[in-house]
Amino acid sequence: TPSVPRKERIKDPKDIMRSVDPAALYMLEKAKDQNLISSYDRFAAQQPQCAFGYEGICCRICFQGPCRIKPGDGPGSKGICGATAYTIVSRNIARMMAGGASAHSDHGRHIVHALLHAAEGKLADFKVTDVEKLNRVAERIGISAEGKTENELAVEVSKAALEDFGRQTDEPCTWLTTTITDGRNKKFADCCIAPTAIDRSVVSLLHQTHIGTDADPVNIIFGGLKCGLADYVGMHISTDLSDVLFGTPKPVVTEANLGVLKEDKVNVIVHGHNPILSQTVVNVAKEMEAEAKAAGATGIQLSGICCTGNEVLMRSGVPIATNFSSQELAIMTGAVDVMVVDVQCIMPSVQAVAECFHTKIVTTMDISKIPGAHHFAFDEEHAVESAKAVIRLAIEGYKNRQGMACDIPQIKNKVIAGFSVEAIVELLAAINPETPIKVLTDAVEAGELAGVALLCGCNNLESVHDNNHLTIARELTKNNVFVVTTGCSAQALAKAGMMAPEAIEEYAGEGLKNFLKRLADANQDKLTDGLPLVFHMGSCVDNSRAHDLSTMMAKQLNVDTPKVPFVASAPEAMSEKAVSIGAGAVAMGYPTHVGTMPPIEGSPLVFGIATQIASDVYGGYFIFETDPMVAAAKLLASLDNRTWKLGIHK
Ligand code: XCC
Repeated sequence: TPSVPRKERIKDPKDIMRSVDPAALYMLEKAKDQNLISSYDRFAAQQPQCAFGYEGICCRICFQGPCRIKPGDGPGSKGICGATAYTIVSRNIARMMAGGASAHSDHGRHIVHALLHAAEGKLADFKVTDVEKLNRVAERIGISAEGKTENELAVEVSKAALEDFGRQTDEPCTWLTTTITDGRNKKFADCCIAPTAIDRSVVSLLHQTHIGTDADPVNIIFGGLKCGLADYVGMHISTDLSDVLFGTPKPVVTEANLGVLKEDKVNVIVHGHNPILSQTVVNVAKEMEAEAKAAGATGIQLSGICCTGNEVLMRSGVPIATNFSSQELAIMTGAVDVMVVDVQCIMPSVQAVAECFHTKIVTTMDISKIPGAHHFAFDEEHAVESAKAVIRLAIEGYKNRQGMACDIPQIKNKVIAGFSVEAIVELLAAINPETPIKVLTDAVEAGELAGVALLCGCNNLESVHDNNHLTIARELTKNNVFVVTTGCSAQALAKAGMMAPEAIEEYAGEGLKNFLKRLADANQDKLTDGLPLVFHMGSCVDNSRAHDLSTMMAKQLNVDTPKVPFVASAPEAMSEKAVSIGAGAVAMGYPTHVGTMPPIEGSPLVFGIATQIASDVYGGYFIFETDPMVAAAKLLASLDNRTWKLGIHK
């Protein structure tokens, strides 16, 4: 159980320290002076939050309710239909998994359609960029490239991906079976949780959790795990085919935090998740520098928030402005000319803040509009034209901004990012070209590294903004854990300077220091700026890259993934996507820490399924721990346990 009891987690809003990011704190002071309201104020205004909802025992599945149940006996201890706490909690959390899987996979479907239509010659602005990746994906899923043009191959691969969305027969998804160990394939088949199709898993789970269908919490959670694996399939398809369309990331050098905004440039922030539009904006911006200069600016400054930011950071070195919780604060600098958003994690409040400045919010997707914002329907057939229109709007914004004050905190840090699995393998191959992954597993077997950890997921103001990410990363690296990271976690670490080479000296334990030094020395010719302390693997869908890394380690160690010294942590999880990612991670066999409480404490049984029974069945389990120091200790203990079981004595 979490070391901090529920009651002690509730603080007086006045005592809440709001962020450890100095740029965010600077902007929060300014917001206070100017009476600007942000999510930080709204979080405080919501305290104390409803305990029924917080613990997952508020049922809103039918509208006889809401049923808020009280533990104990008597009629009030169950919902009107008779649903007990374990049924209500498991249904609620499973529905979050369905929501998360829907978001990731719908994003994936968009990418598949773009690749398919580009390969069919219907989209002039997109093409197969990474032919090698296309060939590797095709080979992995059993499609021969022989005698086919790259477009013909891309059409076949795209159609195979679409099958994983809509298959009506009972074979498991191709993107699942071909990317995991034999042991996991057998386990998922034995437990009947291998998804046959993404859409079907989501629909089945919504059906399963309808009033009066499933009341069995174990069965409901297993349905949720199937959706968690469907989410994995959607993420993996997104990553693979985004790489095919836009290129597989390689190391890039850039910067992070609000100091990347420039008063004398046209500032365009890309925000959301889908790289189709944002990558086009990035490509087009280069051609439009002259137009910006003609308007009096010194150029165009692109930067990113959330995962669309991570996508263009990984492939094009676009700097990070900030992460989820502080998105409104970027606008409060007064320097943002346009914030162009696509889907997911965009607070509707950005429009209200933008209205206090000259900033224009541009929505681009038909399922994601904000009243008052500009909507440019982004259409792949006219992608370049749409991207140019967005940048022209920003240039207009720059002109309107003249004479208005900007207040940009001059805080930013150097970032070395771009670590796809391919990029990591290439680094390792400089030491062992035959079996690159052995360099990593050897370091674990020798006790030089304590293991590998994935830090991922969101911000959640239930914790101090970015604090859990930074504390856990510092503790893990001090104890020689090789840290890979994605999502807003990666952005927190980047903003704080943990992706700069100097951070190695400051934070890494001796073993990690030696390991990274060997890696840097062997790659001196390629790395002009050295290596970071923690390795940025990309956006939330790119958690699939981390899964691939653990699967490669499992194969090299000749064990199944639950035996690999690999842990995952979402220190400040918030979204439904985080719940589905977590479910998939547990099914894959990882000890999976969550640093902000999901709504499951209302049922000790469901809590036990997540933290203990999951481990008996899948080898992976949840660690719910809100204190980041204790969480780091628990993650280290999990790694220790795994290395000990592998017979590694340190
Ligand atoms: Fe960040 Fe991906 Fe979370 Fe959204 S969900 S807050 S990690 S941007 Ni992925």
